[in-house]
Amino acid sequence: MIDQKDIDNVFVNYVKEYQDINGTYVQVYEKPPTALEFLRDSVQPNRPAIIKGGFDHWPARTGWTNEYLRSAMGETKVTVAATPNGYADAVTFDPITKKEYFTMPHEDHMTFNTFLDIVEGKQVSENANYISLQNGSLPVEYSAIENDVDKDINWCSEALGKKPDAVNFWFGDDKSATSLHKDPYENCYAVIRGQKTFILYPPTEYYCMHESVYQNAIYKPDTTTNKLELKPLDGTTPWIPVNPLYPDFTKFPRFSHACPITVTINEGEMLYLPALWFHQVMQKGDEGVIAINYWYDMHYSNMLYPTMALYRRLLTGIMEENRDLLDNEGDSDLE
Ligand SMILES: O=C(O)CCC(=O)C(=O)O
Repeated sequence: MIDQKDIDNVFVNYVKEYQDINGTYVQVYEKPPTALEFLRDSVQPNRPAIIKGGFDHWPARTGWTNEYLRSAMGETKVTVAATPNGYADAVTFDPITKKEYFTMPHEDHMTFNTFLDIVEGKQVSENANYISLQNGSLPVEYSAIENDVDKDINWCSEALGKKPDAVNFWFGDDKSATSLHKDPYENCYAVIRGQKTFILYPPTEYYCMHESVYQNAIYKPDTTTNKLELKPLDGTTPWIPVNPLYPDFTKFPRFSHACPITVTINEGEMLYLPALWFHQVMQKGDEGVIAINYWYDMHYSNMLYPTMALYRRLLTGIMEENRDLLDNEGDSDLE
């Protein structure tokens, strides 16, 4: 008779085998790779890489000072994700209902000048404010400056045989972080100002992530105090509840088998974040941290996608606590 311990051993062996073979090595390209090098050494093995000097030719590289951005974008209305704790789209405990929710940010709309006033400390905000719309925000809200960067990453487009699905503009400060999650995209992430730290885990470590289903909630400003408050919503979202900065191994014992790869991307550098890698992101920088990322739809024809879908179904079928994930397959990045 197979018991829970045997099942855990199977998954732990799988996690460890990948770790033993690959370690925590991250390739650093001292100059942009050719399409062939990138495909052979990074995309095919589905391994992260750091690329130096990849966008020195962009006007944005040195030109995106706050002064310039004010002159180009100042009165344009932009969407800002506002949270009281710096975590948008994250599992959050609500002391009022004593329950954990998948909590989305309040979407604030303000002029870019107002956002910069907050970043520069000229205007006080109780919230963490993060420009982090992921709908291809660069051409939508930032069309005034979109020509300051390339439309795609040429060696990546050539390697993947496609153009990016979305190009996103990110602007935040050390108050905001992005919680642990994965995306079905090949991601070229260029840091233009400041520093981003990514904590990465390979897709093989899905077992360690304790993904569960949470009721949705959203932050809303209270009509009298204007303070952001958590409001439960209908609907659910499967999400990872672990914060790798403060992992609670009693609550999330499987996370103890995860092996983080922590990389800091400095300004002028780019991270290649392969499809389906789990990542949490923090940032640091005196006058705000700016990045542009290119999301290329992942390849569905090799074994990665169906293997990960199988892995998820196996885990959800076996782990009692995860059963309700099966009902949420449609919400997953793997469906
Ligand atoms: O920069 C961030 O805060 C998050 C980036 C991210 O999650 C992504 O590019 O997929």
